Amino acid sequence: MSEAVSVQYFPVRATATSVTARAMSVHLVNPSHISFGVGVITPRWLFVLGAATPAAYGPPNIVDETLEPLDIHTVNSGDIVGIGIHTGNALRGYEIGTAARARGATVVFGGIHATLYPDEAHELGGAHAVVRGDGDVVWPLVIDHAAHGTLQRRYEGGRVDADRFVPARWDLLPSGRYMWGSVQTVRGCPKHCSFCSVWRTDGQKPRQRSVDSVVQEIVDLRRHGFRFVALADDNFYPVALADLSMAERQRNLTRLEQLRTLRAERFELMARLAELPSDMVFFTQITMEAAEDDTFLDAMRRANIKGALVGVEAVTPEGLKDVHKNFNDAGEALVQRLKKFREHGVHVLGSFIFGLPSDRPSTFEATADVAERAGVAFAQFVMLTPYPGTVDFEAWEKKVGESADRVAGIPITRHWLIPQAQRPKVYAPHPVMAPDEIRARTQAVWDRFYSLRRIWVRSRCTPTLRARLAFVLISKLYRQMYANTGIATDSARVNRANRWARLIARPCRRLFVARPLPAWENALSQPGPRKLFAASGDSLRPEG
Ligand code: B12
Ligand code: SF4
Repeated sequence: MSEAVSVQYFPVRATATSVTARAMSVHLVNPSHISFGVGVITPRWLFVLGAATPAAYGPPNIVDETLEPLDIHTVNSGDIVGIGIHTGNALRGYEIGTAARARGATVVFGGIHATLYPDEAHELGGAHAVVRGDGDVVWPLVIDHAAHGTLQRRYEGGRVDADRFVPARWDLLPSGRYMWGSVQTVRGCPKHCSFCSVWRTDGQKPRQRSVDSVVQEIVDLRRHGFRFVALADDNFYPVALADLSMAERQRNLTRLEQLRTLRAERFELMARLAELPSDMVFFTQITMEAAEDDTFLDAMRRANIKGALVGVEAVTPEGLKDVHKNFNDAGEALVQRLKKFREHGVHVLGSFIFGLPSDRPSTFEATADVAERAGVAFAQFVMLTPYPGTVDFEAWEKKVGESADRVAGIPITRHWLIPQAQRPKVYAPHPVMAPDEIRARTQAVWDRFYSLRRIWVRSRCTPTLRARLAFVLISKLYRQMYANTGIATDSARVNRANRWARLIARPCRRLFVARPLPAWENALSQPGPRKLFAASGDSLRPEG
């Protein structure tokens, strides 16, 4: 047998004998160096792999370190420890893997970073095996092999078709810890932005889940008391009008049909979301192309998709060229596009990147101006970071090559291995600005956008005084969790930000929870608006 095991060749089975199965526990760990006690969004992979864990092994022990650190003493010899890593938390993942292996556990890594650097997880993280790609189908097989002593070094999970995505097991959620549930409706993105790895790892062909399975999970989350749900999609608008015109022009009837089906399914999903209780609130990630389509935005509003992260990235044509995002608008056209979302009742979280080659000192203030004029409710201003798997990363790695600067003995082209506190904030040399200038100017834009006065003005987008106060609290939490920790160089400031975030997180969570409705009738068996509640007799008044 070859070293890598591919999911295509194996039927899914859960054949563990009860003796072996009961003797060991399965742990699933989401690593984090910082724990806030309360989490904003449920890390979906934990609950998907939790569902994929064969029942014979009992419920897995789910550990999300953004809530609290793993107690390594809960891991025993013979247990299986699955660790999911993205680039930002890989180093902490390796610490956990090494410690778990030292306790005699079988260590398996997965997630986007392990997919890109499987050998690293073996060398630095104590991995016995690494799963590349989607874990939905291959995970039961890995556990089975581990239990029977036939574990392989590498498993190729591949890109699982949408009809084989495993729905998350929300009964495994620790109660009272998260603000938002997360349900994925589509994986993959047809675009090709230079800073993003999604189109290369998840693919450019959108894999859209069936409407029924998405709705079923949302119903499940609502039963557990979640009325805020993040649609953890790469791009909720996978078919732009330009894609349809292009297929028409090329007389590519097969493609045209595929695109029309995808689009029709989006509308079907939104129609079904619109039938759910009106107190549900959804948030997603979308390209600004959606502003071209009033019917789509109206459907979003009816579906209670009240917010969307829009990748604005740059406000100048040169900046958009830098990131290969030619489908975005710049300048005044951009302001109008973003306003369109708001006019249709969809609030925008604008995502902007600083440190692009074409950026100049004036770009920072210009960006803040656009964000304000466009009426975005929230904004994040991130500094260009070359993430592995991206076009930017490859170009940068090739350019700096062997002569890459080193920090703590580690080349900056492996920046995720540098201890968190020493990690540089800016990597690629900029033609006209020093790294510290970019960092300081970025921080100043956060300070400006999230000043109390400006937040208060923006909070007018909410209907009541209570909602306005909630908006202020959430804005402050968002800022503390994202801005200071990522940008500040001074560790005292980082610690202060973390303390603040911890303090605000608990009261913030109360604003999001609803009363659990365990008896809520299944929306799939009883379709139709509002009928859904009649059976349970429960009130839907939110708790917070
Ligand atoms: C939703 C989302 C968010 C949300 C919610 C995060 C959360 N708590 O879940 C928010 C908006 C908060 C967010 C923030 C960020 N995100 Co994000 N996010 C996503 C997104 C779109 C979906 C994640 C998701 O839920 N997927 C669904 C689950 C089921 O899929 P999955 O996690 O990939 O897991 C599957 C496999 O990877 C595998 N697997 C995963 N773990 C394990 C473990 C084992 C043992 C095994 C066997 C298998 C396995 O099996 C799973 C099931 O198939 C992804 C893109 C993507 N398509 O994944 C980006 C993505 C993960 N984010 C990314 C980034 C960069 C960020 C930020 C740094 C952005 C920023 N600048 O602030 C922050 C970091 C926050 C943090 N500290 O974690 C990058 C990561 C790139 C990288 N190389 O690490 C991605 C890939 C997007 C991109 N543009 O490239 N993100
Ligand atoms: S940044 Fe957004 S639009 Fe661009 S490739 Fe990634 S997911 Fe797609």
